[in-house]
This record gives sequence, C-alpha cells and structure tokens, in this order.
Amino acid sequence: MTIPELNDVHPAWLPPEAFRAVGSRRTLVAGDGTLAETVRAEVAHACARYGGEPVASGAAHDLALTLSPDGDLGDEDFVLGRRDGVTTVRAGGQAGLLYGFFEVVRLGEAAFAADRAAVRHRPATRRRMLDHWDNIDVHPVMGQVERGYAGGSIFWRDGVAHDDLTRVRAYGRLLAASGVNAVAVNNVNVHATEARLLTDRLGEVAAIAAELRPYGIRVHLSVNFASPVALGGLPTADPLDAGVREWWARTTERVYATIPDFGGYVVKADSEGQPGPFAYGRSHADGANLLADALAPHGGVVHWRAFVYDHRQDWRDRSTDRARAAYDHFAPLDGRFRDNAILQVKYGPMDFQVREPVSPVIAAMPATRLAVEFQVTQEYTGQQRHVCYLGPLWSEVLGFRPWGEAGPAVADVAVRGGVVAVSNVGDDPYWTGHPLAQANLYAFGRLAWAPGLEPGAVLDEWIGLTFAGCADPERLRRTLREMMDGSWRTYERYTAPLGVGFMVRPGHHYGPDVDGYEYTPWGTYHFADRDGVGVDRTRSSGTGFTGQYPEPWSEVYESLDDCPDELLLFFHHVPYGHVLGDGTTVVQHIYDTHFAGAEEAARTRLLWEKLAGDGLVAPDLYARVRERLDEQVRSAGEWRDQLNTYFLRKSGVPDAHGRPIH
Ligand code: GCV
Repeated sequence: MTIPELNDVHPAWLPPEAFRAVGSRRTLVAGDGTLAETVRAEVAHACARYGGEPVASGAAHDLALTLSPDGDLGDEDFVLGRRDGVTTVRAGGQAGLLYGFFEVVRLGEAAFAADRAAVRHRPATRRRMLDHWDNIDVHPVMGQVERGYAGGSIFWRDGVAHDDLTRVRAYGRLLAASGVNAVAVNNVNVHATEARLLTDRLGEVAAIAAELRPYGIRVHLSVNFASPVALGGLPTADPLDAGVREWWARTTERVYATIPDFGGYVVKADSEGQPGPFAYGRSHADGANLLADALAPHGGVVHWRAFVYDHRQDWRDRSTDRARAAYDHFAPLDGRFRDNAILQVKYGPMDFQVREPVSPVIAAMPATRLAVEFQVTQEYTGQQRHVCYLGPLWSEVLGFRPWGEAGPAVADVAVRGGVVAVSNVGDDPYWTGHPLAQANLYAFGRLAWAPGLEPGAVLDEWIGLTFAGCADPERLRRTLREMMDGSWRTYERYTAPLGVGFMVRPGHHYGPDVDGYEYTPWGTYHFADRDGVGVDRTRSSGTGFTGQYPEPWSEVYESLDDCPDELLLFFHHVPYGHVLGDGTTVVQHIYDTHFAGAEEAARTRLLWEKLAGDGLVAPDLYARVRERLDEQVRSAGEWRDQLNTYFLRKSGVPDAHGRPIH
C-alpha cells in the first residue's frame, strides 16, 4: 500500500502539513487487514516527513491506534481519548481505525495537548455515498461529466477508464478523511457504452474498486433498467418475467465474482427518458425489488431514485404539478420495497434549487428505507464559479422536523437508508474548479457522518486542514468564514426569490432567464403576470401539494399568514403588494434582495483581494479564486438587473429607493 502522491494536483484537505502533529510522534498501530495496513502506511508516510516513528507493540508511544473488535463498538466506530501522555484510538473494526486516524489528523496538535475524556464516535448512518454523473464517452450535450464544473472525469476519459488511477486512490483518501464510504462511478443517465460496465466492461469497475478499497470505499454502479434487452438480448425487461429475473441474478453473480465487496446498483427509471417498469405496466416497487433480489444473496443494495415526474408536461395545464410527482408515485408503495432496496429521494420536491421545502416523500414512507439525496455539484447554485457554501442548506434540511418540533428530523429518517450526494469533483487541478468548492465536498462527508455538526465548525475544520501551516491562520480563517458562511443566502438573494426557483437559462442552467422555463414542458413555472407571482400549491385553490405534508406543515404551508416567507412563492401565488413578515412588499423584497445580493458578491471579492500579496494562500490558488470571483460579481450584477427589470416591467411598481432598474 503506497500513499498516493500527485504532482500538479492540489492536495485539498490533506496537504502534508496536516500530518505534522501525527508525523512527529511515536505511533503504535495494532490490528490486521487491508484498512489497518492503510493506517500503518499513512503513519509511516507522515513520520518519514516529520521525524516521528511508527513503533511496535511494547515500545513507548504518544499515539496508539488499536483494533479491538470485541465489545460494543460497530465496525466504523472508535473511541478517542488522551491520558497519561498517550492519545488512544480504540476501534471496533478496521474502518473505525481509519476514521479514528483521520480524526487525530483533524485535531492536529490538539490531539496531543491536554488530557481528553474518551469520546465515542460513530457515524449517524451506515452509508454515506457520492454519486458521479460521469460518462465514459463524451456525451454530445452533457460532456464527459453531466453537470460537471471541474473538467473531465477522474475515472473516464474519451471512452475508457484512465490508465493511471492514482488520482482515484487520492480521491478515496480525501473521502475517507471526510467520512464518505461509497461511490457510484457512472451517471444515472446510463447511455449505451456506460450500460456495458455491468457486463463486458466490468474490469474497469474492478480497477477503480481496487483503488478505493484501501480507503474503505465501496463501488456502486448505475445500471440501465433495460439492460436485459440491450445487453442480454432478451425480448423484455419486465421485472416480473422469469427470464429477466434470471438474467439479473446471473449478471449480478458475475459482478460479485469480480468485485466481492461491490456495493450495489443505482437506478434512475422512468425519468427524463430513462427506461423503467412503467413500460410493462409494473410498479416501481416491482422494478426495485427485481434488482434487490438479484443483489440480496451477495449483501448488495439497490438505490432506486424517486426522481420520477412528467417532463413532457403541458404548461397550459395548471392542474399538473411537478412538485407532487414523487409523492404521488411512491407514497402508495410504502412497505412494498425489499429491505435491501433504498429509495433515494432528492431533498426537495423539485430539483436541487437554492431554496425548496423538504420533500414530503421523506415523511410519507415509514416502512421504506429512505436515503436523502443532495447535490454537491453546483448545478443550480453557481456552477463552481460562484462561492456558495452549501453546508447551511444541508444542515437545515437534515435538521428539519417533518412532523413538527416533537418528532424526528430528516437525519433520523435517513439513518436507515443513508445520505447521498452528487459529487462536484473532476480532473481539474483543484478537484472542484473553484478551490473554495472543495469545502462543499468536505462538508457533505462530515454532515453525512454527523448531521448535527454546525456548518461553521465544519468550515473551520476544512480551513484548518486545507491551509495547515499558514502563517496567520486566524486571519485567513476569519476571512474565509466571512466570505463563505453566508454565501448560500447571498446566492439566494441575487437569484430566484422567495422559493420560486428555476429562473435560469434552459439547458445549461447558468445565469438568469426569468421566463426561460415558463412555457416549456419541464413543469417548472413561476406564473408571474402583471398582478403577482408564485405557484398556488394550496389545497383550497391550487394543486393540493400542501396536503402531501403531515401536520403541522400541511397547515403552515397552506396558510398565507403562516407560510415562511422564504418559501412563499413556492406555495402561494400572491400580488406584488403582498406584505412580508419584515414589512416590505414582495416586489420591494425582490428589488432589495437583488441589490443586496449583488453588493454582497462584490464585498466577497473585496475580502479576498485583501489577502493578495501577503502569502497566506499560494499565488495560483489566489489567482484561481480571484478569477472566479470576477465572474461571480459580473453574474450577480446580471441576475440583479434582469430580475429587477423583469419585475419592474411586469408590475409597474417602482423601487421605493429609486435605484437604477433598466
Ligand atoms: C442526471 C436534473 C439535472 C439532470 C440530472 C437529473 C437527475 O434534472 O439537470 O442533468 O440527470 O437532475 O437528477 O437525474
């Protein structure tokens, strides 16, 4: 086992300096197995640089990482403490040893300072997963990585897997240090070439799995529901057909013969053109169970996506509501999914908008294992050209209580199914295009592991690791916190207002286009006219979507008075003069937030500029962020002007402060 080292690629949150504290100590690693070997190699690697020493059992040491499988610790759990000058990590399994090691790295010198009471660490949920929307062949419209904003794929290039997969190993290392333990390596839109990863191109998946295994990460594969026809030559892919069931069973057996620790399948079915069980008059439970049954003998799981809706809607038809679709399709199927079928639900009912209510599906299926899906890749949140730290959004969603304050939170529901997100990584030298977007990847792993972590504290961890060894860490920390803490809300301010969403350019989804989707089949409308704006999703006069929530939210969202302002236009169509909680009207709020948001973007750039030339960050990283900030400021100005102009022209209501609107 060699620790991956890459030239010309930024080390993200694992620069050599982050290992100084561990690397300058005497460390004992007790335990056997693949992951224990990784920890041993990590310790040796850090010691070689910083003068410490890996020691054998019986020798004096400062840090002991010990595998002690018996007891009450799960495989990923560990207990960390310090007494009598020795820091100890006692792990329930090899994975716990690895996570315990990275916890010590995260703590740095603090791990070796004062005594600390033994604290038990355990992940909130067993599966913390990243989905890659990577294509093997460059797709004519979507490119190498669908919704990718960080260059090509780290797995595939121009039709084949990369020869040198060192970068995949380094990725696994970064993910392990954040808490992620599963990766799906291809796009959920499974095109012809990618479908074959399941059969004759399985070797490429095995090669990737071999790189990720030493860091405790299992590989999953997105599969095409029509594979029995497309790959197996069968006349049907009907989930109840015996030949089809047999085909999936045999195919899956071969997968496990090649990759014994394979994680399972991810399926997007009957969605945006992907095939699915509807073609055979079968339900999505039938579809998911077909694959679950094939995977069960091998311990695998199927992630079946709930992102099913009609993308050929008639915009003239006000009764159809895309927000209703996932619940309408799936809630009636509660209790009908196998135990190794996980229903993967996007956090909101629409599609990864900057502001949406939490999906009602999450509260509707108590007898089904649900995973919550986030989007680390910033499709609708600035495409890694804008600073937009998403930790606060995810934290808000995970902490939301669908049954009211006394009930469980979304994170509690996800315990059984896991937390999943679409990765933002590509073959870019900074991994994520925008160097500050690395924080989103890190934060996803940390919040999936411990949903109660405070997003600002996660940011501090990320800053401390990424910029370890910085000459003035406190100044840098303060600057980055100021730039990033509120960046999601800033982005919200200068883009679509009050929860309405989708005022983006169709297709690529970057930049403003208020009516871009208004008369399309995609079901994403705002219904602005001369009198008002917003979607009436009430039971009393609208689409009835509010009725998909349990109380108290079904009542809160239904009521114009109680509906939270930030979601007002998601649930209600209101006149421009409607008065919000802070006393401003809707249209004045639109003007105010768009002016403020664009100003905040400019202030973010100023904060960064103050770091120029003082050596706190490397010049190339400084320049990359600076270049992105220029685009953010430009784009925020464009959003401000288009949105304000649009609503001035529609409403005829002037800005109360007489600011320039075009
Ligand atoms: C992979 C959105 C994106 C699509 C994506 C889809 C999904 O609609 O724009 O690119 O497809 O979500 O989550 O399946």
